[in-house]
Formats: sequence, structure tokens, C-alpha cells
Amino acid sequence: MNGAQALIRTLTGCGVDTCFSNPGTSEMHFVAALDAVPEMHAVLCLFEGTATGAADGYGRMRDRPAAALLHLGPGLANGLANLHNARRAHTPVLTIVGDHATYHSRLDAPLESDIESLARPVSGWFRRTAAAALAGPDAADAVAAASRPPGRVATLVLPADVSWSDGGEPAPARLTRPATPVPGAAIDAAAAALRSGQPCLLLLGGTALRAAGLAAASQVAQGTGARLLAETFPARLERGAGLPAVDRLAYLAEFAASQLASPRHLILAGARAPVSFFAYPGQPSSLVPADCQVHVLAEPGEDVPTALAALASEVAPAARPLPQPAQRPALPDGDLTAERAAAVLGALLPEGAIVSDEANTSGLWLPGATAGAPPHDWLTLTGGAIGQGLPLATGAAIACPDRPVLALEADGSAMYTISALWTHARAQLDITTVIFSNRCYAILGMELTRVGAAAPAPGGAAGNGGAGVGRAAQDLLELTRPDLDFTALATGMGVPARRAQTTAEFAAALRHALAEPGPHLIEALIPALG
Ligand SMILES: Cc1ncc(C[n+]2csc(CCOP(=O)(O)OP(=O)(O)O)c2C)c(N)n1
Repeated sequence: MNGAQALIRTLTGCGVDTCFSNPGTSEMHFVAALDAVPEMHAVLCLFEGTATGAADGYGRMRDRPAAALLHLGPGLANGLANLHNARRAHTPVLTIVGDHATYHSRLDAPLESDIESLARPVSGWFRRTAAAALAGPDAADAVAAASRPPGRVATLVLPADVSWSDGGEPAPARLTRPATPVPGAAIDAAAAALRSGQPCLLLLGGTALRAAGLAAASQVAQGTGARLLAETFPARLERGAGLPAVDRLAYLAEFAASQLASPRHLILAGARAPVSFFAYPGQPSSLVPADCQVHVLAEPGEDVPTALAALASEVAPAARPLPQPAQRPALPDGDLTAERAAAVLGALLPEGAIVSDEANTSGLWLPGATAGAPPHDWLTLTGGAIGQGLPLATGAAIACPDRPVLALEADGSAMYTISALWTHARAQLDITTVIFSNRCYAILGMELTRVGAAAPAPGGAAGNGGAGVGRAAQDLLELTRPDLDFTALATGMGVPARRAQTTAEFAAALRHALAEPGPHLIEALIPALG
């Protein structure tokens, strides 16, 4: 058995049976080995950012890794932004990077590069396999490393001669250490804060945002009067009717600051102490008020739901979690806006949906409009590197083939990884993509004034010294000349598409897309926020 076969057999033996792939010459023995190991499901992605983002989406939904097969340093580099997002999400991901044959590297052939330097910043584990006999053991170690809570990117470099040489042998799965129990002292400290009589806020992140963690946190809130908030960009938030509802910490620092103004105790459950997404001149970077004491109940790698349950029985044994009542917005009418599109989505969101949310400014109304919809999962842009949404939806749909997936996409972000639509079509994934086509980088138009680069013009629009944004600046913020035609892009990649300009057209297109299995795209023409 050659190294490639040993590696793939080891992966399937460890439960890694999906590989989002964009191969090259150095991975040809891996590709050939796929036919010898039919248990491995390889999915072709036309850009590496789709492969890595799909592995992230898969890992978020399955809590075990998929692999991403990438071609040397440049292939890895193309996939880095979504590996960055996966790192921030604590998603288990296995990155396999094919490399030149060991003896070829010293010749500095054109594709030679420093793979380790590219991989390290996003990888919690890195190894280069030195021989075919080690391909199996290294793969088993990589899966265990990726899977160890709270989950990480594990990168395994596979030289071509390791792949093609004989002497490989599959290795058994390693035992994966479960999440570390939270020390009693952390629970006692949080309990003391909650009993202090001073205002307390629990900031929830990671596994605290699944049903069990939410129920325990809600019980604490009901029994003590503490407030709950979720981190700004959760990897996966379980929400909807019957589950305790929790607002997210705002993206804009001024709103986040007001959400965090009153508590004297901030109790972190799987979340980090909040910081401003960016620095702004004259504004504080930490969002924790000076007179607020921070208590770490549980780190992301610890058993957060169990810690919350222990805290609940300590401080609120008789309380019950508060479930979100079932309620949907009425279907609105009129010209299409982001707010009305959100209401339509709230009215029609199917039970069990998985939402990949990269709607950016157009998503402002989505949390409110969908809060009382049937239970669903909400996946967000954890690391701020746009181009995640369509790949994430790809991986989520492959991880959960029986669940409807919605990719809610801002137009600018969609373009980074638009080729993911081809994989949606190739694999006939049940993904409804909504493009919020506001034809600009709206958030950057706002940030231009917020960072002080341009003063607000008298009419309210951003401007250089109040005189309006200059043409050169505006050219970098508008997605016009030409306008993007997303229905043409989608149909060109095999995804049926419709354009909606009115709320009724949008509702009809959404009903149709949700009723018919397979991928669909709806281009929603809406005015930009601000
Ligand atoms: C990988 C990456 N490149 C660039 C950026 C900077 N950036 C942040 S938002 C944005 C544009 C967002 O536009 P769009 O996705 O259309 O959303 P809108 O702001 O219009 O709602 C850009 C380019 C980023 N966050 N990540």
C-alpha cells in the first residue's frame, strides 16, 4: 500500500470521510487512491477558499473534521482566509497540503515555497510526513489534534514521494481527549458574583450557544436576574422557537459599549472578553468598562455546557429556562428592502434550516425577524474574512444532507468565492442562496466616516472634509460599472436563479427555492443601508 492509500484509509477509519479538494500534480497519487477507498467522499472545489470554507462549515455542523486537500504553498495560501475564519470558530479541520517530492525541494522548482510559514498562523497543529510508513500514524495524529476540544486546524504536509512510495499502513484512530472539566473554583467565583446583588452579564460563546448551554444559561438568568449576551460572531448558534433567545453583542463598538455599560460583573462562558472589532481614533479598544470585573467561568476548550449547568444548579436550582415563543413576521409588501427581505425570510424559514449568514449590512434585521421561526442553526463570519458564506453553506449542506441550507450573502462578499455555486450545482446541494445586491461595499462607506477618514457631509453622506466622498474613494466602494448580474453568474454555473425587485417577487422566489430540492439563487435588488 502506498502512502496516499494508507493516509486515506486511516482518515476514513478515524471518521473523516469527506475531503473538499482542489488537487494538482503533487496530489495525483492521493487522487488515484480515492478509487481504492470508496468510503472517502471527495468533493471538487474550484478555488481553495471554497475547500477550506466548506471544511469549516462541515466541521461546525458535525463537530468532527472534514479534510481540505490543497496544492502546495500557493493552494494553501488561496485557502488561508477561510482557515483563519475556521481557527476563530474553533472548528476541527484537517488540511492536507501536497508538496514536491522530498528530494525535489532543494531544486527550488517554481511551486516551491515555505509551506510551514504559511500554515503555522492558522494551524494549531502542523506536521510534515517524512515517509510512507508514517502517513497512517501522522494522519491519525492529525485527526486527533484537529478534534481535541475546542477544535483547531491541523495541517499535514504530504510530499509526493511519500504518497507514491510503498510501505504505508493504516493507523488506528487515536483517543480524543474530551473537553476539560471546569474547576470548581471558577464555578464558585461566578456564583459569588451572581449572588453579589450587583448587575451581572453572562457572555456566551462556542459550545455555550448550543441547546444545552443556552438552557443552563437561561436558567441562571431567570433565577438571578443576570443578563445574557452571545458573542458577536458565533460559529454556530442554535436558536428559534422553543430555545432560549439570546441577543448578540453588537458589531459596532458604540452599540456594544451601551450593551455592556451596566454590569459590574462580566462572566465569560466559552467567550473571550469583548474587544472593539477595529480601533477608532480616540475610542477604547477594550469593551469591558473599567468598573466591571471579568470572571472566566469556562474557556472555549473546557466543558462549557456542563459548567453552566453546574452554575445553574448552584445559583438557580428552582428556575426554568425561558423558551422563545413561536412567532413569525407577517409577509410585507412593496418595494424590496433589506428589512422587508428579512421579514420574508422570518416568515418562510423552514424548520431545521442551517443559515450561513454573510449578509453584512443587509443582515441587520435578520436576527429579529427570524428569532421566533422554527428551530434552526445560525453560522456567522467568525474571523471577519469575507468570502466565507457560500463555502460554509457548501460544507454544511454536505454535513447535513437532510436539512435545508440558506446562504444569505452580501454581493461583495459573494464574489470572493462565487465559484462555490458550481459545487452547489455539481453536488446538487439543497442550498438557497440569497444575494443582497446593494451594489456597493456599504459597510466600508460607513467605516470611512467612523474611522475619521472622511467627515459626514451636510446631507448625511460621508465626505472629504464634509465635501462628499471623492470620486477615487467612491470607486473603491461601489460595485457598479458594470453591475454584477448574479442570475447570469448562477445559471452559468448550473444554479437556477431569479431576480427579485419587489417584496412579492422575493417571497415567491423564496417559496419556490425552498419547495424544490437542489440549489437555487435569488438576487434581491435592495437599496444600500446608509
Ligand atoms: C478577506 C477580506 N478582504 C477584505 C475585507 C474588507 N472588507 C470588509 S467588508 C467589505 C465589503 C463588504 O461588502 P458587501 O459584502 O457587499 O457587504 P455590505 O457592506 O454591502 O453589506 C470588505 C471589502 C475583509 N473583511 N475580508
